Amino acid sequence: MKTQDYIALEEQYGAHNYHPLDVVITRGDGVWVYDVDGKKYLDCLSAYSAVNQGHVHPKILAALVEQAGKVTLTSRAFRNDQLPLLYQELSELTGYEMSLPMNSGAEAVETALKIARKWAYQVKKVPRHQAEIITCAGNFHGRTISTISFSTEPLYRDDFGPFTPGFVTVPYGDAEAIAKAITPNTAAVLLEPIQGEGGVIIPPKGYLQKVAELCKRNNVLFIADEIQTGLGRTGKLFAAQHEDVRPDVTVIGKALAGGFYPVSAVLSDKEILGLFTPGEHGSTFGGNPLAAAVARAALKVIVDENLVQRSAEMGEYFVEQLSEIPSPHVKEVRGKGLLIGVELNANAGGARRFCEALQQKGILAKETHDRVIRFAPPLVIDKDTIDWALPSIRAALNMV
Ligand code: IF1
Repeated sequence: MKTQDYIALEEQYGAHNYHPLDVVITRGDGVWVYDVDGKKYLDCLSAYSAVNQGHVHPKILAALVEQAGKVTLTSRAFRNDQLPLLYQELSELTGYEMSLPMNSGAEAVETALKIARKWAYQVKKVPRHQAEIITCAGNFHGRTISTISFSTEPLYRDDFGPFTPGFVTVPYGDAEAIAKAITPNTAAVLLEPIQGEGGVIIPPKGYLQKVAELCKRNNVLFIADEIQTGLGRTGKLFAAQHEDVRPDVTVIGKALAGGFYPVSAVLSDKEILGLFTPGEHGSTFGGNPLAAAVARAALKVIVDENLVQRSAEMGEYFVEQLSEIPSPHVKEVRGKGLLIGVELNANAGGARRFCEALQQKGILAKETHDRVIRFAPPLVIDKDTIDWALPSIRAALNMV
């Protein structure tokens, strides 16, 4: 079968909840992916930062295969020999005392929202069911009814009401707006340290510090969604560390399992995660031995291959080189580590056509919010590969 044959099947039998590029990938290896027609592409999306370690990393693959041959799912009605080790290794790596494993990022965000509300009622003594959580315009925290309830993107929410109450939205990057939105019933502030889907929006310097101080002063939990920005993507283990901020709760996912398996987790300390009592929360697959074994291997790769530092160095080089490309279409190049956005002018005709041009040149990138091309290759990318890509990116950014 050829590309068009696969596309025809997908169009006929699949719900059209995406509008993907017409590339049918059959194999991945490091920063490269290959389509069914044998074409090779540089992956500049990394499955939205889930493949930070590179496609089909051999060490994570080996861990997956080994564990899959032993036991894959026990349910949490019983214990297994991988989850305790993941708990310990996550705590040692991140400095948080405890974690709660889930599957998708949205599930982990929902878990964080639940424990923030429980903390408000049990610890802060907010009247039950009156907890408020402050979120930021331009956010992306998932596709569940609650997470889209505080989305400001009509496409993600318009036909899916009624919405979950208890959320207050303020402009992103404006600490004063958060200060004004805090009430005695505020349980938490939830935000992304850098807004990925919002268009790689980097907040003003000091913003995260101010939010952390506001939360501390007002007895409000600071919840950082690091599902996309975490685990090395921005040149630090967590993006909040660019401002030396340690949120009360950090949510991770995506690269936590290197793209092999859906694994997410909520990281926090005992005073917060210790509030969960048996049976209150969970999921069938959350914390299963296969997920835990894969996540352990994925974290080990990040540490052993020094991917955080690599992201910082390669990202700085990539941004520097992209910034030097003359183009009538580019408004701004911005990024932290290997989370990079090239914002186009309003009259550039939208980012999609540039992504299609890049595809023809063997580079896969994804537009976000129509005007930003996101470049987020696996963190294992090297300088030679960036140099290989630059002429094609230059040509695409100069198309008429
Ligand atoms: C799609 C966006 C990115 C996330 C942050 C939570 C989640 C995500 C910061 C939920 C997931 C994915 C979802 C995927 C596309 C992609 C995405 F375009 F949707 F917004 F990356 F920017 N917090 N982001 O980025 O995690 O439940 O998906 O595991 O839904 O199309 P998930």
